[in-house]
Amino acid sequence: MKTRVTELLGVKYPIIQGGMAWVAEATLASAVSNAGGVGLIAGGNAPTEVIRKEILKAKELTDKPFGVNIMMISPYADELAQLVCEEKLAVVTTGAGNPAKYADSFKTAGVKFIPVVPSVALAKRMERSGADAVIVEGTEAGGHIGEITTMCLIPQVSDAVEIPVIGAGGIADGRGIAAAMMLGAEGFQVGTRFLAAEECQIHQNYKELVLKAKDTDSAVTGRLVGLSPVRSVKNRYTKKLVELEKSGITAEEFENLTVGSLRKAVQDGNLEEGSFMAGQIAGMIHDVKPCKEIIEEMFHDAENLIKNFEKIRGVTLG
Ligand code: TUI
Repeated sequence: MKTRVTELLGVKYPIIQGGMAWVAEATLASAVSNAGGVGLIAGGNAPTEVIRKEILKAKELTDKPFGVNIMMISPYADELAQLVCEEKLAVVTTGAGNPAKYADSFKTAGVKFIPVVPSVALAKRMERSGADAVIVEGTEAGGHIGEITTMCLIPQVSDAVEIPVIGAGGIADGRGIAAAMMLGAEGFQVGTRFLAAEECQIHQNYKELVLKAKDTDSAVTGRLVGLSPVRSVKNRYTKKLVELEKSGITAEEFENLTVGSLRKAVQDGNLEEGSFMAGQIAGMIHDVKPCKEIIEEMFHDAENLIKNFEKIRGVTLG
């Protein structure tokens, strides 16, 4: 499949791995890149030196393009932006804020700049700032989320900008790719599916939660206290947070309870105090496979579905 995104990034498949904080490190990122997609190392809240090491490790593991995701609310965001330019990475994605101030340095360093946006307004602003493409992430996604669904966001952003649109949120198989293409996407960001990749280094408890999850097993926390909403797999911890939110806890008290909870999920598999971030599509994921198989199957199925739509769906067109 060739689109403006494969051309822009010089890759075989128009797929970018989500920049999942604590999860997306060099092993996962290089596996995605070696499979023909674009792997990402997540900056999260990690100090710059930690990410520099991951970049060097990924450079050992792949000679294909990969990138870094910068979370704008990280205290190290400015330093990371500089690091990405120094290391002349192929691509940078950003999340959880407006990265316009970095656009010129990315351009000068030749780093493709692809911000994640949750709305048409921000997509237009990013295009004016010089973004090479935008990732439009629907509220189905895991982690820190916007309000609009992928189904509604992709076509509205596609109508509003000229740069390529990369769809995200709820895409985990060939059907999701085909559907997002119909809505206007020329590329796809996939996060949750890669939680169940063989090369993904998260705790086994995390993988099992994703594999066991049903459609209704995700919870959104933080919204009631006025913080940015976060989607995770329901567990005792999210139940406790939801109860506290309803009881009128302050945003500050709530935030104190969530510090470190993602690390506890990813590294310790702590089912009591861990925040196991994942998207709504976790309910559809039932097996652990290598990144290469995940990606090849997705694009094989998407192309087959599009080419043989009438036969596969039993529809007669025209
Ligand atoms: O960033 C994400 N997903 C994330 S970040 C993360 S770590 C975290 N942990 C706890 C609390 C908060 C974060 C886990 N998952 N996705 C991309 C994304 N970006 N979704 C929504 C946005 C976004 C929101 C507002 C992007 C820009 C934005 O700009 C507002 C403005 O105008 O400044």
